Amino acid sequence: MLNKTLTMAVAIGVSVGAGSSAWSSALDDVMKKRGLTQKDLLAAAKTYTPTGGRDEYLAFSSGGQSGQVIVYGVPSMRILKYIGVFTPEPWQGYGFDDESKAVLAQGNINGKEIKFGDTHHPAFSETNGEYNGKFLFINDKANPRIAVIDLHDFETKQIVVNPHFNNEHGGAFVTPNTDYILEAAQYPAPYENEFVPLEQFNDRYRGGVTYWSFDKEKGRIDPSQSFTVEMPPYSQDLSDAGKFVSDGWSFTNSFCSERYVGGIEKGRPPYEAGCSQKDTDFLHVVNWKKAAELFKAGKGKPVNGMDVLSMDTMVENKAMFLIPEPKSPHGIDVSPDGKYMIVSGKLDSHAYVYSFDKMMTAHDAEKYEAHDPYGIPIVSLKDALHKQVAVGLGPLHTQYDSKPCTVFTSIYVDSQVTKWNYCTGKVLDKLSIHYNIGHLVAMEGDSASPDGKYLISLNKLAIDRFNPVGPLHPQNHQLIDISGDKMELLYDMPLPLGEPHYVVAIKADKLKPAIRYKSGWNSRTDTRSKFKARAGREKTVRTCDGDNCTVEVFGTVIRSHITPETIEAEVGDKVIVHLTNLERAEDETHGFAINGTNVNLSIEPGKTASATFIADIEGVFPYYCTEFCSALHLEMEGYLLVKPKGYKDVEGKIVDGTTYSKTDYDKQVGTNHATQDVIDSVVKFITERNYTDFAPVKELVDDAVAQLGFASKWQKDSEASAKSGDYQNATLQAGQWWQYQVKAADIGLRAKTYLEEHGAVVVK
Ligand code: RUQ
Ligand code: CUA
Repeated sequence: MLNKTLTMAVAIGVSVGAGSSAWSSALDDVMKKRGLTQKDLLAAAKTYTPTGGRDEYLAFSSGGQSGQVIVYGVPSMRILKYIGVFTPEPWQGYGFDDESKAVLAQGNINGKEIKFGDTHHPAFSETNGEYNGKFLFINDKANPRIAVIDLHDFETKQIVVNPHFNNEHGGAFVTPNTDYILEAAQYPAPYENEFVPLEQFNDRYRGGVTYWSFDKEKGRIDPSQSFTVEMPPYSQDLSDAGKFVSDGWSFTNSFCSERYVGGIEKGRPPYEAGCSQKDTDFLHVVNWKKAAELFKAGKGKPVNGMDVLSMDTMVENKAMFLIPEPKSPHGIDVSPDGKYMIVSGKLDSHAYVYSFDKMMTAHDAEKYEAHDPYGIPIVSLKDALHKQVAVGLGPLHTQYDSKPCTVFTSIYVDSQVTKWNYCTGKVLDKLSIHYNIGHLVAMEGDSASPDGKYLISLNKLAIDRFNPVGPLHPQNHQLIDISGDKMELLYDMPLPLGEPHYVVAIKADKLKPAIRYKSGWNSRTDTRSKFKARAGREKTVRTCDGDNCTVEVFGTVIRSHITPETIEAEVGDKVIVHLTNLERAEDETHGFAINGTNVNLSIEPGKTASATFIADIEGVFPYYCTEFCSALHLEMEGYLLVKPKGYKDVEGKIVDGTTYSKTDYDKQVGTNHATQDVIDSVVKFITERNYTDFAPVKELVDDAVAQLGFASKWQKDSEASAKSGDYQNATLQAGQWWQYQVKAADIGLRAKTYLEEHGAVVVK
């Protein structure tokens, strides 16, 4: 047993030397108590990340119907962030501050606020087919929309609503240089917003793919340069863009090419029967570069303000054709070199590997087996197929490994991942997962150079994997080690948000997120806010236009006070509060909330955020900072005073609850001097060492110096008050002086600890 433990200790990197026997018996003990095997321990060692450790990859998961994006680290599977995208997210103030409300409002449909999003497929921006770490896009299936998230601050910047579709699924997929973001329709509907009876389904209902043009300079989608390619009323599904040899082409599959319209209530067989009758459906192959030229040449027709390229125009210009694909296909995944496209049929046990070369040879020679009812030419399966491989029951999606020709396909019905070789057609390995896998993602799996290493299985059902929490179960993401020949299951991560359809994972060091904004920044438009305020320049203005009055506050927040500390309004006033966070220090976010108003701001360092509301009832409304930002966080408070209309202010002045004498003043000053001694010793410790070699410490020192600057200002004020015999103010001012000292000391101690933990050396 001891021997076994030692082997294991080696396996998990415990050095076996003097004193290791205590270690191994402790390890044995834990294993016994928790019923762990050696394999478990190895898996733990591969995923466990000690405090302060970082992950090699960041995964961006669709948050499903939550309308959010979930960010977690791989291999630790620790959740790092929920990004508010299509729905409000209170912690981040998303959908609460005026700035982000404007982003959410871009997603209104027919003037209506949409309160959820069915997010499906996130996609990174790319340069030459490689993830560049700049932007993330994600679609909303239910309300056809695409959102743009800037990875500089992990915030949603834009939402566009598709003007042609009433539903979509095949988005967001990007072209290799992020020129376009693809969004494919799902359930066909008329493009025009009008009633068309189902009897006219074949003639008037349509599918299609929208190519959203992305302005890389501005980091925003430009609808004026975007267009839709009209497609038959087949249910278009997923898409992918070609790369390298196949660059300029895009691929979109479809199901229900039977064009069945159901009617179970009228005694007709349901959709599921009518949509799965034929043995094959259609893969749509589109020359998007040609389509873009046609659009620019004015060959499109505007529908609802955005151009549509008709099927006729596309066919005339040889820019679109079809290929049969296996029954009820699901994923379409282009190989990293752009030469192959893998499609799986949900109702077939095969994955079909298409050769781009072959399909182009047929298309160029106009060797078609037929035309579909809309006149679109069909290249035969035989002329486009490279291989057909039996991978298991219900194959869905495929991810590419770093090793050549190696892929992983999710097998829904069999609850497995199949590893196979698409060049030889050989199945290499199978791994059971729990349960009913949908998508799967390998590290940088959709890029031109996948990293392999890990695979995450996104399972549709969790069933018995976790402690039961009622009929609605968490989702289950399973981490799989794919570095060896055999796949190894490492970890189960429950996700309490569903349904996370797809994930993309990027090397963490490609991301360079900011830790603060430029001062007075509107983070949603990425411009300097018109409403920024500077320290000492805060103001509140009340203006009236007849009976309509507006109170506008240009305030600031910094440890540990909100300026202003009172806001006065009359009943019926419109109140607009703009707050700028003056902090430069990392992670010093302040919040701002007012009772009964839905005012809830999250103001990160540098940010200016605004809240607008009507003070509709008289009363006294405390406001406060919602983030525990310092030892005096609870004192970060103030009052909104809403007076009756025409209220006459009472005579007199505010009487402090406590009065202070010279004794109180002297006592406070004594404390301050003692505190200063502590600060001096910390300063000595830091400055004697090579602290400038440590960027985080330099920042802490800058912050501490700023705090000490404020302290000395208050010291001067208090000494002046004491000199004039005003011990009331002198004592309070000395108290404020001490507050700044405490903040400086707190920061200094953090810097000292950092230096101690990171091996700083004495230099003088
Ligand atoms: S899907 S489980 Cu909405 Cu991408 Cu395939
Ligand atoms: Cu600022 Cu709490």
